[in-house]
Amino acid sequence: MIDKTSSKRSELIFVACMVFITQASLYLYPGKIQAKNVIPPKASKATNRGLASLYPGDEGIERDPRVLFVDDFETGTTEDIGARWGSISKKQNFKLSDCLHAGSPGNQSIHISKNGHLFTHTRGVDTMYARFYVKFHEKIGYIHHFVHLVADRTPTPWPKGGAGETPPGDAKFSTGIEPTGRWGKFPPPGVWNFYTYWHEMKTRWGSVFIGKEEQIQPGRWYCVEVMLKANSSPDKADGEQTFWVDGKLYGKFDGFRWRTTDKLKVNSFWLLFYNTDQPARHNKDPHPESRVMEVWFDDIVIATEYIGPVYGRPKGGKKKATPSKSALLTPGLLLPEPGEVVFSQSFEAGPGNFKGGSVSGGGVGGSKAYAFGPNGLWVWDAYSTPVKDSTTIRFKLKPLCDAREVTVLIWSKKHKDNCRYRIRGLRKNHWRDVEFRAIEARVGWGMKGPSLEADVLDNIKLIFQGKNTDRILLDDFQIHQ
Ligand SMILES: [Ca+2]
Repeated sequence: MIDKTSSKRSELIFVACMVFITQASLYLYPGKIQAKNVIPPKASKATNRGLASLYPGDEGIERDPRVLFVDDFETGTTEDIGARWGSISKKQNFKLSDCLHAGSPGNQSIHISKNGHLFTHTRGVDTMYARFYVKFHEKIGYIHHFVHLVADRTPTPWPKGGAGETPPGDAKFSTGIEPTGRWGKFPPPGVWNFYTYWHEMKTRWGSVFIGKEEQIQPGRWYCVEVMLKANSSPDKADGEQTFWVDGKLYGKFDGFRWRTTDKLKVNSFWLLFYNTDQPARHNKDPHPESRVMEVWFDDIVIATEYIGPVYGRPKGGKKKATPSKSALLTPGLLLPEPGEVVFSQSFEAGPGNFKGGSVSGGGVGGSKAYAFGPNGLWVWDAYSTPVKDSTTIRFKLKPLCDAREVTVLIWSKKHKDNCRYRIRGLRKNHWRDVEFRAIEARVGWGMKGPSLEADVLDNIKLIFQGKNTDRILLDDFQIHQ
């Protein structure tokens, strides 16, 4: 969903998503798979010990064509950092710090207290490596959720929810590298593990993959690197996920059929520090009140090959990298931009082919709108356009009642069923700009079936739950090819 929203709304989505994730942890541990034998990191001859070994002190690493994103937190304010990443949550909890890891080529790291995230996008790739330095406060408690790599077919500036929901194989998969106490077996923050979502996961709450069970020492810097490799073709189960700590392999898991289409690429990086009181309860922390939930991050490099820890010193002493910008800030790079308008209706000259409601006043800017009740409105045979990745549906909605959710139904000739798309969080007497891709509409009440991809878009119906007298206004309806 690509609503035009304020940062406040994306914050709300973040919080809502976290509420779902909170429930997830109750069920984290069933279905875990043990790590295979730990072996040294593989690296190509070209990179020897990894990309970082080619760039002493990471100097110039951002210019390597295999590098997708770099931030060493040497440049700009926290506000600037949030702007170039594309999404920052709880900005007030971030500050730049002079706490550095021993190999740091710079002067600053980023410090987060309590809760917060930076979320960004790179161009879509089949294999993503992400290296970051991290230090937990000496009095750290158990952490709820941590850093994630995500493949998202329809990326948005804010992280989507979806915890507790098995993602469709052509839409999304993700993995988090997270400290876990393993139900109190390890003191906080615990040991590293993967927390993973994909279409073939065994439980709706994702799957856990435990690597080498080595206690993470609070107050000590670590270099963590994560690799997420998509399966090479839709029918092959040859996807992988691997992580390294301080350049040593700690967990390697393979045999994944992460995706059912090559169009789904790894393209999102979520530097997440999410805390609730739940992990303390699950791990029976005897002193939850004494914990200090603070973390430092530095020297983030995302690439298509193994990176490895910072190697050596920069020639010129302390250095600054040119920090990267979110790929979403380049229109059309991750998803084709919505194309020309193939249909529009603003109801100034009557209802056109819209049925089920009636033209009414109260439209956008004093114009006319189309009012409809719970039985819905529908349009048929007003437009007919093939569904491509760029095909986008835009309109504005304003409930005049307490309804908070509208369901979009699009009849699919291909699937001989309705594809659905849900619009949630509507507010009475407030206009909401709705924008979504036709490929986001899916068969089934839970929107888990096949999507409208490669079908024809020639109809739409909007319905909601409410009393017969309830009305919602629709205005500025557009189909973009
Ligand atoms: Ca730094």
